[in-house]
Amino acid sequence: MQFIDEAIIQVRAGDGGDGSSAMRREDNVPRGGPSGGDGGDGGSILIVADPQLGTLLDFKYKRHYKADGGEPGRNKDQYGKRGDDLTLRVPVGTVVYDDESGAELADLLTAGTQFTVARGGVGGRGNIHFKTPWNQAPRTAEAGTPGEERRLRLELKLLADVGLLGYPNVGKSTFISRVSRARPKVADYPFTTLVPNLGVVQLSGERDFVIADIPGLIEGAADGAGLGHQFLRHVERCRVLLHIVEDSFTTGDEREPLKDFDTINRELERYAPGLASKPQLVALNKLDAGTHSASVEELVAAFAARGITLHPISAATGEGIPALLEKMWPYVATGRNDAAGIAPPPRDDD
Ligand SMILES: Nc1nc2c(ncn2[C@@H]2O[C@H](COP(=O)(O)OP(=O)(O)OP(=O)(O)O)[C@@H](O)[C@H]2O)c(=O)[nH]1
Ligand SMILES: [Mg+2]
Repeated sequence: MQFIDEAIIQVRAGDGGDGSSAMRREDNVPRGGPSGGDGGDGGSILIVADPQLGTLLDFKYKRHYKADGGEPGRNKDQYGKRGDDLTLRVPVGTVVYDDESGAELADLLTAGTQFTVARGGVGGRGNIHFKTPWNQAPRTAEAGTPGEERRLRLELKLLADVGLLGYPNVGKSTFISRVSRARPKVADYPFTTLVPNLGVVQLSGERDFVIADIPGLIEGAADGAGLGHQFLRHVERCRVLLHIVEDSFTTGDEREPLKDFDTINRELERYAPGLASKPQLVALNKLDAGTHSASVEELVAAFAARGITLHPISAATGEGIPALLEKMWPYVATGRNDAAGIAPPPRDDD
């Protein structure tokens, strides 16, 4: 299925029904009074986070949503029926913005959370409410008020604990296929991965976390080069980033790990400064295939000179991966333990 993580939609809540100004006309009632009932309220538009959904695809095809209006009031004191609310279902992790002001209206982080995005109009009062001692037969009735109308921008930001970063072809998808049951396509050409993929990593002792594989980044991504930086929003909520570099020359790409690492961090910085300062673990992949521009020891030393631990791994054979996953765990667990008020385990860089 197509993965859509952004949509602009127009929503219009229902108008309130008008109040009625009917008069009582019955043969055996000598002087009829006002008998116009109230209009019903218009239906509102709500947005709810549905864990069954994984994309905003539905909103690509249908962009206009309108809730029912309230029915008008009628004679014989009859009130108009309320308009039904319209509930739009979106994936968990969807952020709702008012597209005109840019203001964030809601961040639907947990399943079942709901939010009213457009309020229905209020039904007008019928003339039965306007009878006074000095006016026994008022013709006055109120009109219903219009329902709210808004243009909304929906943005899905996946909820993953760990986000994978790196140039195309470094082996991000191979990595996620090895550590989880996710099976994204793996191939020796750049931009094989076109949409983010999530996988659940299971460690011993009932510890698990979610990892996100996103399309590869290249220099100029912030300006739209390659697939651009549009998928970076999916790692915004991650607790830690796994930055993968490689130097094997297996795909014919002349990679320079430290330079690549800096380039991608510059793109992160340009996209969102907060993202560049997120903790990163750095892995040198394709250890089984050897290195091209420098030896593994030289690369490890070059990163160490910058205060960065480079973790040599092979997504193909699994070498180095169990230890790396254990390194990730404290970062993943930290946020959770903070919430529970438990002291976090020590980190790699402490
Ligand atoms: N020898 C070796 N090859 C690997 C390893 N990991 C990945 N590859 C190969 O590298 C190529 C690219 O792997 P992918 O997993 O598709 O790379 P990616 O980073 O997801 O690439 P994009 O989706 O294009 O960004 C494929 O031909 C893989 O088989 C590894 O550890 N060793
Ligand atoms: Mg890939």
